[in-house]
Amino acid sequence: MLLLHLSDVDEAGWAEQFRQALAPYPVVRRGDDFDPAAVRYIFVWKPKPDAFDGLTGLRAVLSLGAGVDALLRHKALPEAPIVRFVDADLSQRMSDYVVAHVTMHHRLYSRFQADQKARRWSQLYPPAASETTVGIMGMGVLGQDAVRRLQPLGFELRSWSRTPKSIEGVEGFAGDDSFDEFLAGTDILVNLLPLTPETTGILNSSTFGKLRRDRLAGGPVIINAARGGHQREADIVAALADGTLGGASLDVFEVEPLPADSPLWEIENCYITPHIAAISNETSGVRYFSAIIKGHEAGEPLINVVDRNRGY
Ligand code: NDP
Ligand code: OXD
Repeated sequence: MLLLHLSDVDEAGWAEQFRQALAPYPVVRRGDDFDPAAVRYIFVWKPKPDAFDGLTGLRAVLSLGAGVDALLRHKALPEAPIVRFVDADLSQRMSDYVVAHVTMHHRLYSRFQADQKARRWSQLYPPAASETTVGIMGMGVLGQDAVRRLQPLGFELRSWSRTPKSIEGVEGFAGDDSFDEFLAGTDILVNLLPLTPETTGILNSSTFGKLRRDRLAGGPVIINAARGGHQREADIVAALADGTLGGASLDVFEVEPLPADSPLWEIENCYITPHIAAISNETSGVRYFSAIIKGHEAGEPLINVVDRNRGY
């Protein structure tokens, strides 16, 4: 039996599609009449404290999200393996966001918007893409997809990950010891890291101060599409005010929804979106997880299993 336990998304819609894909395999939702001990898979997003109560026969926890930081903090998370969402559609959507914001900042959007508002004709040529380095933190599924989409646009690319990566056309940096060197050549810093104890608060004043300053007029830029816990918002506000940063694009926040009194709302060169960089698509999600359930029931190993020790 598959149990759906989804908050803030259309659980009924997902359930209907799972029923069609898995029939005659039983699919239930919270509130339905079922025996918790018969549940072999639970599909979750933002599970409530009692989500796993009584699920003594669980074989896997399936995460609607690609990021599992919140799930790993669940107080009653069972021992069963966690399978996270890895999907071409999700990656495409994330890369759409990354490409849009990288190109916007590269072409000095904030500067020319301000000029337009002031009716000011002031010529300033942005550097070529080939003179601009995008540094991507996190070279997993999403980081590698972003690289594939940015490469044809001509940007210089560098990456930072926990373990070394060898990707053609990308200068790879790995581990804490190489972080400063990675930052020193980065004009546009894109965060696609998972949120773990090691990466919490990584977007802070010290990091911003190490980015390359002489390429983009206005200063280096950060783009955070991963998790709000990666950023120190007070540091971003200060860095945008004193010119340490020339701009920021933020899709995620320390507190979501972003409180109405956050100073970030008012900052012209801070581009805010409400955690919409990428969404797990129902059709491809049902296809992905149904194949996993069917395969696992037939004796195949699970894929994309979270390493609890690493935290992602
Ligand atoms: P992956 O697990 O595939 O990749 C994670 C990458 O981060 C890996 O390259 C890993 O290194 C690197 N990494 C992890 N810890 C460290 C560290 N301490 N130092 C340096 N590098 C580190 O994740 P995805 O690409 O699938 O997703 C990334 C994140 O994006 C998710 O965790 C989620 O938080 C976020 N996300 C946000 C969405 C949104 O709508 N805003 C939508 C979907 C995801 P290594 O390769 O060496 O293991
Ligand atoms: C995810 C998200 O982790 O949407 O998939 O944030």
